[in-house]
Amino acid sequence: MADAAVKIEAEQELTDGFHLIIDALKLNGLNTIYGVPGIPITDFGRMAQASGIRVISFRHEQNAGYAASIAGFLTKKPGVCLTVSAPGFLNGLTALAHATTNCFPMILMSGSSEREVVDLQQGDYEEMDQLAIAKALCKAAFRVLHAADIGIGLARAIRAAVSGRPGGVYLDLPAKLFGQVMDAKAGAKSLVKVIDAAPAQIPAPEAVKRALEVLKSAKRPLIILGKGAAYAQADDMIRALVEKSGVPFLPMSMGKGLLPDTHPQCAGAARSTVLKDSDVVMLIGARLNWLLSHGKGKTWGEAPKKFIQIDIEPKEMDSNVEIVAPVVGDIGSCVSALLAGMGGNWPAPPAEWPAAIAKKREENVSKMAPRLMNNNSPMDYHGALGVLRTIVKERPDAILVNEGANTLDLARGIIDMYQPRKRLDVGTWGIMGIGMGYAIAAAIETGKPVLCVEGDSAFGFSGMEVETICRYRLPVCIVIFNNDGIYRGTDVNKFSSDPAPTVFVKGSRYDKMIEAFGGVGVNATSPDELKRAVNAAMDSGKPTLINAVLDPAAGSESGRIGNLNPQSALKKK
Ligand SMILES: Cc1ncc(C[n+]2csc(CCOP(=O)(O)OP(=O)(O)O)c2C)c(N)n1
Ligand SMILES: [Mg+2]
Repeated sequence: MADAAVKIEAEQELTDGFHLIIDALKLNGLNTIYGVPGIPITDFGRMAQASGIRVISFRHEQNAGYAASIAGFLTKKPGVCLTVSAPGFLNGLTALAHATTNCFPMILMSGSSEREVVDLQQGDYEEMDQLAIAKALCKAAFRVLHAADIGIGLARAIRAAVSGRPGGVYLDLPAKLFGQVMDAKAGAKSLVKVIDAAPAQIPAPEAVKRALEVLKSAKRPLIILGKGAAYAQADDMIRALVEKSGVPFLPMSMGKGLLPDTHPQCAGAARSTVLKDSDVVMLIGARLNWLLSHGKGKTWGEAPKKFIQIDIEPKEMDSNVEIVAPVVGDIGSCVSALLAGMGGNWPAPPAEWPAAIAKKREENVSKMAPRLMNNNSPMDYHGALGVLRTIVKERPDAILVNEGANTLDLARGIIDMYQPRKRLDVGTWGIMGIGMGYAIAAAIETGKPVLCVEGDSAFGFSGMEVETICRYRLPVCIVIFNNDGIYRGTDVNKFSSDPAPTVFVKGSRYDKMIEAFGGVGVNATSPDELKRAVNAAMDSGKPTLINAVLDPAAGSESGRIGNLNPQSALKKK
């Protein structure tokens, strides 16, 4: 009897890998895990849930990974994705690479098989050298072999994910680690609470001065706000900088809403004019990649340009064109230093410039207005988006998730945003498949209603997660712009009985899919019907899927980026 009591007491003083990982996550405020269970992490998920961590179980790791990546963007803490070995790991890897490319902090934690067997390639269950494969696709990759190193391992992963330019981190957790036992006190001591995970990076005073001199010299200045600016959560300071400078601003897709798209200085509806005619461009958390035509060529016009760039990553400077005033630091610190340096009487740009932009903007807006009010059935993009535009205006704190080709490009231009970090979309890669993962994480992380505007093709990449949305009863309303295919539903294969590569089953009823899981399905054939259905969904907060029937001929090839399709000289003969 006495012996048994001693034994129990001794056991109580032990801990294991399972619990140390959970304790380390919680100690660092990482309270949500997005993943898919299986060997060797099934019990870990159960234990994490029992400990109060929210465990959101998906149908496919890629969607869990996208959820984690956008959780990182929304919270500035690494989003955590948990996968099983080899195939689960690979399914999560696309999202890890996506997080890195988009500068979102994320940690992919994956179980892995026995090192001794994997390294001798003896054919273990789900054998794969995961660490080696992950390395090329993320910012940092670590493996923890000893329970005593779990604390340090997670600390390293957190710091790597959020400090400097954020990105994806891989953390390899071999099956044996979970069951490793150690003294509970020593275990608790081994955990690390990361202090100041993303330290401020203060820009050099000379760099700030140089930038302000260039900006002041401008006759036609422009500020471009990227998703880095949105990530920074320096919203008030960015707004103050824009307003104090009087400089027109252009938001990139996920920078929309930092200042409302209806702000008098917003040049969103005069994009081509401002890119062509500006003489000084200040980039804030925006890169001169393909989305900005690399800062050169036809889009940017003939007039010589000077670029000021604010970015946390020094290597970003001169990546595509010369940056005459690089300001390296975190965006909050940089904008704050610029504001301080501007002093009390910063001169507004010459009045002709904002006047020219306002004229162009009004022309473009009034050209568009009647198209947005049409009530055609089947719908075209403008009729459907006109309705959604009003709904977002009336519900500015809802989160808009958007993917597709025409569905993306037209929604981006038409739907005004009013608050920061409310528009989540395909990002740097123009990736299809982020939809349901983003919607789930947005609902979980913010508690706000989510409106997903999805091309029918785009939706297909993550469509099975409507079950997840129903299971967790999330306030998500999915609108599918169903034009029977990719770009259009009208392609015909003249050479065999197979359908053309870009078309789907005609007249598909995606609304039936959600009904299978107890959600609300609606088939909407006109803008009026669409409006009623979306408003009902947003009011009720019930998982809803609306099949919006679009004219199959309404879209254009590749939406707005058809020019990127390769052309052969031969084809033109
Ligand atoms: C992962 C991935 N695979 C494929 C593509 C190529 N792609 C670009 S847009 C698109 C789908 C466009 O169709 P849809 O979502 O129906 O939008 P629509 O233009 O018809 O409104 C595809 C497959 C991609 N961007 N990402
Ligand atoms: Mg389509």
